[in-house]
Order: sequence, then structure tokens, then C-alpha cells
Amino acid sequence: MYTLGEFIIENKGCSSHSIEGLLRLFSSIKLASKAIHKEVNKAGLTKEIIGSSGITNIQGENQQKLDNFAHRAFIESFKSRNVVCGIASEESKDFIVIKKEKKENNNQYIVLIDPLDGSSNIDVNVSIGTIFSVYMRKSSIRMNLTIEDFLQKGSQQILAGYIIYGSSTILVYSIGNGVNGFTLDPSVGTFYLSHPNLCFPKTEKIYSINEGNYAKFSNGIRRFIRYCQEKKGNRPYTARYIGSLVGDFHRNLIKGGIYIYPKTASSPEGKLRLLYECNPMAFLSEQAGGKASDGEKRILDIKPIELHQRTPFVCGPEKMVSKLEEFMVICK
Ligand code: P6P
Repeated sequence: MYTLGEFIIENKGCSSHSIEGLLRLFSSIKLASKAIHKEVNKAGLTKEIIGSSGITNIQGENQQKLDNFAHRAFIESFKSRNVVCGIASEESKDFIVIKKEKKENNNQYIVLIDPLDGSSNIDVNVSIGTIFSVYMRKSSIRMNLTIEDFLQKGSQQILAGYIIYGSSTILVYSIGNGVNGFTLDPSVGTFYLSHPNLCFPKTEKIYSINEGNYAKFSNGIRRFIRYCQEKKGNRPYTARYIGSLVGDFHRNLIKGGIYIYPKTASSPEGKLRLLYECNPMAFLSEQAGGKASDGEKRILDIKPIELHQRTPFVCGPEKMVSKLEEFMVICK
């Protein structure tokens, strides 16, 4: 059974990127995710780590203590491996420059990250996750990083992935040649290949959307929800929504389902963040044989204009996403 490191080496021919750079990058990600795994798994016991930090983050949301812990864990881990030159995090207003200690060619990676997505679920023991997106810097290594290094289209990602902290801790990623999942064996602190070649199943089964917002949805979204509920062919689909993007996405990737967070009357741009939630999940969706759009445009083609911009988001099996897009046109 491959470890994550062995898998990267075994598949080095599939990537144009330096194996040393990828191994160091994943070493950082694994280190931070193991630290978060440990805290998440005892969150119910240690009062000092669950609940609100009392800080309102850049999103205007009540920052959970574990959010802050996760943010710091990734920042420190990337700094220590000297492989990343800049980080943009949901938890910080501006991007963070990682000073080069040595003249390393490797630290050309730009990382955009949601350190702990769905953290409002921590106190009720529902799966939460880290979402990460990686690019090569565009600016010259002799110059300072610029915001344009972070505002690249999702189609420029060199890799993307997530870690789900649930009944087990699983790291799922793609470097552009398929999607693979690795489960952490906490007894030895090693991630082992457990979900090779993840693809959306051909049969659609699930639709995931917060139907509490039904009154605020567009006609196209309402029509798609009714389509999912009609009795025809392999419908009605099952409704599943846990309010944690990584949890809903991971279940839908394995069982076959669509995830939708559309714009609503109160959130005209949607709720999810383009750079560190939708772009990585869109990259994975396409690598798993699926599709991801804002209901009209391909997510990976959107040119970002600011770090924390939001977008309506739908991802899943190609047929389900295309059917939703069809209703968005018909019901304009
Ligand atoms: P709502 C968590 O806050 C999150 O960003 C995603 O993980 C999740 O899918 C969504 O928001 C849930 O939002 O408005 O349905 O509670």
C-alpha cells in the first residue's frame, strides 16, 4: 500500500514539476494536517480549543479557535519547509510573504488556503476540512511578490486538494492527472493510498443545496430542485446537505452527487470564495470527470480581481451540472 510520498515518486513521470519541490510541499501539508487532526479529534474535550476565539476574521465571521490554530499550523509548516514563497489564507486580509532562507529554486509555490472550512460544525462534531490550491509564482524571483501572483485563473493551478477531518482523516489531491485519496493511519502518522483514481460515478444519486434559501433562489435553481425531486428515471435524487463544503463534496465525489451554492437575493455573489474554495474544488471536479461552474461560466476560466471575492458555485457529475445550467438559461 503506497504512502503519499511513495505515490508522488512512483508517479513523477506524470508531473512536469520537481519531485523534490512536490515532496517538500506535501511534507508541509501533511505536517499541518496531522497537527489539526489531533486537535479536531479531541475538540470536544478541550474547552480551550473549541468555540469562538472572540476574533472576527476578515470575512466578518466569528473566528473559531480551531480556525486560528489551523491557519497558524499551515503558515508555520510552509515556512519551515522553505518551499512556498507566498500564502493567501481565508483567515488573513492580505497575502503573506514567506522570506527565502536559502537560494532555493523550489520556493516558487504560491498557496491559497482555507485552513478550516465549515468550522461552525466543530462544536457539533460534523466533518470539517482544509482546502488548498497551488500555483507557480508569476513575478520574477528577483522581485517582490505581487497580488497578481495570487489572482491567477483557476485553470493555472498546478495542484489542488483538501483534507477532510471526519470519521477518518483523508487527504485528496490532483496534480492534473486524476484524483487520489490518502487516509491517515494515526498510529504511525502516515497517509496511505486508500482511494485511487477517484471519479464521479456515472449514476447520479444526490443533490446538495441549502433548501432553507429556496425563497431567495433564482427560477433556474428552483426549477432544478424540482427536477431532482420529480419521479422519473433514477429520480427523485436523495437530498443530502451537511453545511460543510468538504464533507458534502467528498460524499458526492464518492457516491455521485451535485453540490450547489448559488447566488441568492441576499448574497448576489454567492457565499463561497473563488480562490481557496471554488477553484480547488472545481479543479478536482474536472479531474474526477465532472464539471464546475457558477451556473453559467466555467469556474476555472474566471479571472480573479481580489483575494476574497465570492462566486456562485455548482460542481459534480457533468450531466447534473449541465442540466442545472440548462434550467438557468431556460428560466432566465
Ligand atoms: P450555509 C461553511 O461556512 C461554508 O463555507 C461551506 O463549507 C458550506 O458548504 C457552506 O458555507 C454552508 O453555508 O449558508 O448553507 O450554512
